[in-house]
Amino acid sequence: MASLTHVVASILLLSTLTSAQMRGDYSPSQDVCKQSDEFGTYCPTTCGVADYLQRYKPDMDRQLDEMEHDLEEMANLTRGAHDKVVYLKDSETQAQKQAPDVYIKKSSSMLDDVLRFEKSILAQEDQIYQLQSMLQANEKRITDLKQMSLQLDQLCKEPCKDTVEIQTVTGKDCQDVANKGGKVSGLYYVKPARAPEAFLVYCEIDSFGRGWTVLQRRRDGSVDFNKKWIQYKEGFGYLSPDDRTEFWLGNEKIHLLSVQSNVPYVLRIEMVDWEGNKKYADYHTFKLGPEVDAYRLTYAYYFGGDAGDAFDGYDFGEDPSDKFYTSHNGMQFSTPDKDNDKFGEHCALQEGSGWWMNRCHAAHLNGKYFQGGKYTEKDTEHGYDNGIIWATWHSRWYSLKETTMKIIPMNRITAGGQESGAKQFGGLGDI
Ligand SMILES: [Ca+2]
Repeated sequence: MASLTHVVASILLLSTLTSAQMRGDYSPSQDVCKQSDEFGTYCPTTCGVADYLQRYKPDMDRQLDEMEHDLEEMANLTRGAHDKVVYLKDSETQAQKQAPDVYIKKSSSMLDDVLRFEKSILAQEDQIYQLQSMLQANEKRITDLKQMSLQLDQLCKEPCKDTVEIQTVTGKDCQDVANKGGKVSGLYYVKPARAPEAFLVYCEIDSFGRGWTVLQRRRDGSVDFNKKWIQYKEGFGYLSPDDRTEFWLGNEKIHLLSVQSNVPYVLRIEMVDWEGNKKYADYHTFKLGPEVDAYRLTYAYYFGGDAGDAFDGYDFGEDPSDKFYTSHNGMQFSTPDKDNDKFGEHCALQEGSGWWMNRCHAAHLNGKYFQGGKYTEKDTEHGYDNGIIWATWHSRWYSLKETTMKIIPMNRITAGGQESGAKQFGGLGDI
């Protein structure tokens, strides 16, 4: 740069000198310089300057040519640089113009793609999480099933067992079962002499080795005894090994049991009232006829007990014929759908039970269960005394709490004596 300034200064000086030269009108080769006073004595004179110029002009011209050449080169160089700058500017502008259109589009498109991928990844992660949860749930289920399978497998290895325990000893009746070694009360299969097949009964076996075959049980009112003929024939309710349920064994079974042997049966009726008192009544040579005789009830005589002989009827004090028309010995069985009674109307339908109806009864152990015992006409559907009645003990408007009807071959009673029979009954309340 310094050299450039120097060159420019030289050019200016030269130009001034040249102008001065051009304004002068002398010719150095022809004219001899003459001093002029205008320049003073100590300053170079016009002639001195001309001499000076003549002496140095050729060098100056040469130097000027060189300088001009240098300048031209510099100008060329500058022009090249300018062209490059313009080119660069144009390129930059072009690049700036192109950037938003192409690169921004490209980058935003890439951003969109990235966002899409991110969303897709998130969705897939969610899906993976759900699948993992499902997998875990399934694994747990499989574990549970395996566990259950193991338990079932374990159960299968154990010998099959009925939920209700049935004793293995069998016989013609419960006394026969006891004779053959049955020692505990419970459920047994018995097959009376003319029975087509064995059937289940509850045997009450006492410490004397006596086996009572139980025909009927009331204890809590859990079973409705308002049933039809076929149900009374076949039996209903539930047998349980621990004497916890109510049932009617069934007229056909009772018939088969009671007529199978030359040894007559004693029917024992045990009763408990709502005060916890217990009484019983025995009937000798108890029998139930076949169905063609409508399961007619017969017995030889009242064999004893402290409950009184209600089967023989009861004088209610309303009519002299009360006792006669409320006795049960020799009566056929009636149900709400079968009227075999001695009444113009239908006792079993009015009372809602099955029983050996006369006109109608003094004993009625299949009657309606009344909690607490006492009841009135208003509590009944037809206004008749339809409770669980034993008229020689409690009023016919008092329904007993528990009853049991059971039979045993007569020889077991005579062998054990009446007293031991009463002692056995004494244990009823302890059940
Ligand atoms: Ca009738």
